[in-house]
Amino acid sequence: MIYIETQCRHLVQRLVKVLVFLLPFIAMSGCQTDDVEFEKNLQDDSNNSTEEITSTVTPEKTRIYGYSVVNSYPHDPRAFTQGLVYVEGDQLLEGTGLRGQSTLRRVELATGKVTQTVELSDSLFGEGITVFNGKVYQLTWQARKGFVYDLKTFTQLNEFSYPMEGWGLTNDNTYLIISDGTSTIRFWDPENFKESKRIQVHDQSGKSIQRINELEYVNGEIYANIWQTNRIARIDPSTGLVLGWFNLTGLLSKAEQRNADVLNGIAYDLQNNRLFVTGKLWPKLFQIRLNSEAKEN
Ligand SMILES: [Ca+2]
Repeated sequence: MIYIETQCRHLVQRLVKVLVFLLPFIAMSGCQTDDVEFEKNLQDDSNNSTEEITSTVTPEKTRIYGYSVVNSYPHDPRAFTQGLVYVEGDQLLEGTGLRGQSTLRRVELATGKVTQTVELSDSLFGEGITVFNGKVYQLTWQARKGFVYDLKTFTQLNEFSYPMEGWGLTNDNTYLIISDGTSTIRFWDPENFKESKRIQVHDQSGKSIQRINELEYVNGEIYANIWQTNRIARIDPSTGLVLGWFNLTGLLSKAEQRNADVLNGIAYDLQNNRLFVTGKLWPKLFQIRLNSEAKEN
């Protein structure tokens, strides 16, 4: 009898353990795939991170905003987009990556037609670009080498080096603003490339946000693609705090997603308040409007 009671107790204990193990999965099964992946990525990054963020903000939920599509345009599906900038006359400048395929290119917004190109050396993997004071700046991924070109002619004017990986690039009219795939964003003097300051990107709970990729400075905030997610972070440039998330899931149809890589590339037309996004090997580029209505994360 004692033996049977012991066995029953063990069986009940095992069942409880299995239920406890399964509960988070049952709870997650109703969530959107992108959100689950996103949270998983954040969790992984948080576990791997050696950085500690001291936040003075009371932990609270970060807001998530949606979007609506205003226009869609053709985009070169062979362009592995790593940098995107709007320039006047309805043109975009695009920096593309992959060794042997990296370029700086000028593209007509309406048609997606490439009208001017600089090909990088086969050993280089092109990354972020920005336009500052009549010049185009372009980073490369691991070669620690960047280039400066004349905005009109694309003639190379200068080369510069830096001590980390190069990912995203933008500017605030004073500094070049650089990401390196971690949570760090650096601010450089555009003349001598000396670092002026840096911020660590983190959310309201103080959690470090890694994989900061393509950047765009928009109305006093830094917008950033988070690598391998459909999300853009709105970042406070003075503190690194994520002010909100834009969830851009659903821009491409299932058929269009087949050969496409991740969302990457944000460009802003300040004069006409238009925001453009695309992705690596995406067949389309979108003008989107970001919703002011938000839900809590
Ligand atoms: Ca950009």
